[in-house]
Amino acid sequence: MGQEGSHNEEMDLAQIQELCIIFMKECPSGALHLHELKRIFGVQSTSEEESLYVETIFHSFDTNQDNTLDFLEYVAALHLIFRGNLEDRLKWSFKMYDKNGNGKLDRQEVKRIIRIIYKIKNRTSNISMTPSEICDRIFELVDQNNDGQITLSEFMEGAQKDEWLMNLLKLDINATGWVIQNCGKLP
Ligand SMILES: [Ca+2]
Ligand SMILES: [Ca+2]
Ligand SMILES: [Ca+2]
Repeated sequence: MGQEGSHNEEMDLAQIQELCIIFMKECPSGALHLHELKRIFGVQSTSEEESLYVETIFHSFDTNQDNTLDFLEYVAALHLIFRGNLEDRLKWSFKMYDKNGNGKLDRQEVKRIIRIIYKIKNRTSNISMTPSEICDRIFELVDQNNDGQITLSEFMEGAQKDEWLMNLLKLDINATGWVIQNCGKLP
């Protein structure tokens, strides 16, 4: 699966290296906590949606679930967010959606993420559908056997079907631009 058109959105290695240097500076202990990741991502504590989003990202990368990101988890995270191929990114988004980690998505899990994206996106562009409508549409398109649950394979296949769906499912809210924009603001 190639992604020829999206190279301008990718960070180059130098920028990733820079984020690694920030990690070492910000947390000499070698374990990154949620509030530190928020600072690196430039998330203001007043922005509830962005906080929730980064929190979800944080937990999806905390592979050993000890509530901190060690250096390897952090680097894996950066590579996936900024340089991962489509398939890896979709698998990762699925993990973000799947809050209880049972390998299937129900409506509540989907709606939870959609609400967050909706609030973040709605600031810059007008979305004509409500989160509930978006969620219904996703299930209509993706839940092939109509059992009210989306499996990973339904998710992966569904995403390829149309662009609107792909953008929602791969959680493309331009995290790259966000980080680049905020990176320079660190004290
Ligand atoms: Ca960890
Ligand atoms: Ca689930
Ligand atoms: Ca299904």
